Amino acid sequence: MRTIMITGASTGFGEAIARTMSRENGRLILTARREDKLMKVVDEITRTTSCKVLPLVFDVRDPQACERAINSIPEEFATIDVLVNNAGLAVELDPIHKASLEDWNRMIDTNIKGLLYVTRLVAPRMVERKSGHIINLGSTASHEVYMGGSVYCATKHAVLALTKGMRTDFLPYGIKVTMIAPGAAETEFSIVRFHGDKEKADKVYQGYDPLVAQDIADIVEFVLSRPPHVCLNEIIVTPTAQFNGVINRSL
Ligand code: NDP
Ligand code: 8X3
Repeated sequence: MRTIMITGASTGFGEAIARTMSRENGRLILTARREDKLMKVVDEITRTTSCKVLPLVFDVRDPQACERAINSIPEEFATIDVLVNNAGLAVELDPIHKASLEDWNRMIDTNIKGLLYVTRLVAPRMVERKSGHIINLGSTASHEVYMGGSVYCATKHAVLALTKGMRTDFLPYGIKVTMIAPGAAETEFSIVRFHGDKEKADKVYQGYDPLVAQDIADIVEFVLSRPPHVCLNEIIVTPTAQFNGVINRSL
């Protein structure tokens, strides 16, 4: 029975990954900041499966909060077999000469530093056991840069570099590291990016079929179903209508 920890499990990809992986009736550690949303996911999984679920409410940007939360994990959940570093966000679509420093800091602190803080706390026991799997949520933005997206894309380029760095550092310990790089997926992502402006967010997904959270959860399930000698290093997945930063809205 394995233990899977998923950051950012209150909505979107994290929620879908949690629901999908709960089918194996193991143990889940689910984290986010919004306790009400997270508890809805936790309660439903607990009600409908035999999975054991530990919710942890903390902000990945706060290293002390990360430490307190992860150090509070009871022994039953302490052997984390899989860490899914999913918590992340984009804020606005401003060019560099107009963007706000606060927006940049939110993206850098969450997508890069938050991912590092959590990994720094979880990885030592994987190293000790010479076993584990870390899945990082990158993006097509790990490979491309689009107008107004330079800092978000820079954070996702960093996730790619960190994934390769982890793969290298953990090679002696047999720990798998995988990056999943999705293109446009309809979650709360654009609502967060545009500060709750649903109309603006909806426009991002008009005229084509975007990915949905379940598409990413299916990929995580596949990645985690490979035998011990197989490590998927990176999976890039886009809507059929998207390639190289171009979305075809006339299909
Ligand atoms: P959502 O906005 O739906 O989900 C983001 C999750 O991250 C939420 O559960 C949120 O929970 C959590 N989160 C955000 N900031 C923090 C924080 N500071 N501390 C703890 N948790 C946090 O977006 P997605 O599901 O789409 O995004 C998930 C990941 O996938 C992100 O890393 C994103 O960059 C990446 N991605 C998304 C794509 C898309 O098009 N949707 C495409 C490619 C990659 P809460 O607010 O409760 O803390
Ligand atoms: C999220 C998708 O289009 O903003 O990573 O790069 S996009």
